[in-house]
Amino acid sequence: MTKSYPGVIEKYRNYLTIPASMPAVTLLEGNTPLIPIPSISKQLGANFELWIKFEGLNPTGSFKDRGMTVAISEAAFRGAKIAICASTGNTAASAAAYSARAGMRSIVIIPAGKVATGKLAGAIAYGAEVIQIDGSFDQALDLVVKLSEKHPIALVNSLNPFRLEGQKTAAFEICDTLGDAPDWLSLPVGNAGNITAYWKGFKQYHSEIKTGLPQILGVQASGSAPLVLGHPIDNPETIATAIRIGRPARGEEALLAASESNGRIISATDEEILSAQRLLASAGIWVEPASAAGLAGLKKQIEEKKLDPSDKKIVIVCTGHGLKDPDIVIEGFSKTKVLAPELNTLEGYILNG
Ligand code: AN7
Repeated sequence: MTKSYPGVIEKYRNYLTIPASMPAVTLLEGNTPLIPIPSISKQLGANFELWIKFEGLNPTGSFKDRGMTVAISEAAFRGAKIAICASTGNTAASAAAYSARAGMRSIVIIPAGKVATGKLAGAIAYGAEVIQIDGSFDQALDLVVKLSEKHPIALVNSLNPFRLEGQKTAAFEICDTLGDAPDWLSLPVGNAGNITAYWKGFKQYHSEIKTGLPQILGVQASGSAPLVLGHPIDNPETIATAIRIGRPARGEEALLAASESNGRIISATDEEILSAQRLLASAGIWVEPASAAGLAGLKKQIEEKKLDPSDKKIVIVCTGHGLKDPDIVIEGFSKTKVLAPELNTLEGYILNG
């Protein structure tokens, strides 16, 4: 008898703080591959083991699904009919998909013109009511918090503690696969829910099943790096629109995750992020720009000799799939040629360049 994978709630139910009889609204999220990537560790010039936790392979193409299955399950369990979120895009698509699954209405509020095509299309396809505001993610988040306080509408941003319960399962999976925690975990930081959830998960496994603890490297984009600068930013900018966030809701907890783990939060420029995106693609892993921030930050730390990777086990979390933001590649990477449909023209082009 084969037993199929049940999604993160049933897989890890005993480790999650959730209502005991809560049924799971699931798309069988989680169980994402931890892909060894020796070609990149070699390029970084040291002898260490490097893996990508490829969260872009979740059902809606990002890590948000781990948290959303729990947040929507809990909202549906207590009878909520409407879910709402602010989003830079991935939360919107995920909330829309899980709300559809639960038969709930979903309302997503996004910064106009700053959401990548694949995310906006996803939210629309899954049936969300998409509202664009002429403002930032941070303003959208303020508004949805107020709306959810005034009306019986479930807030499914990562301020919702059930989101973190789901997202911490990624830390469990990494430990389950490696047999222990890695030495370092590097990941992008936007609203700071994910870094908080990983640290929560690693600490829980550490106390319950005695795995080790990783050092955490959180990476923000230079134009949107409130946790590095030490103050909120009113007009955050970055090509990595997923993490274009100036007032991270869980910023304090992110700083704690970094300090408690003896890690740190740093920033990478847009150029460094795009170069890391290309490096990952050259190894067969296409991620959206924000998702390359973890590698960009790690590379920088190694080059600046602030992190010695020798003989270490390092995991980089790639949070969203490259298909989320195709425009960035089509506009930025290379021009595609249009040729006449003739054999000798093609031969000339292919053989002579
Ligand atoms: C690909 O979708 O905030 O630090 O509204 O889409 O937990 O916010 C997305 C964030 C990293 C940062 N990588 O995670 C949203 C949103 C990708 C992301 C982050 C996001 P957090």
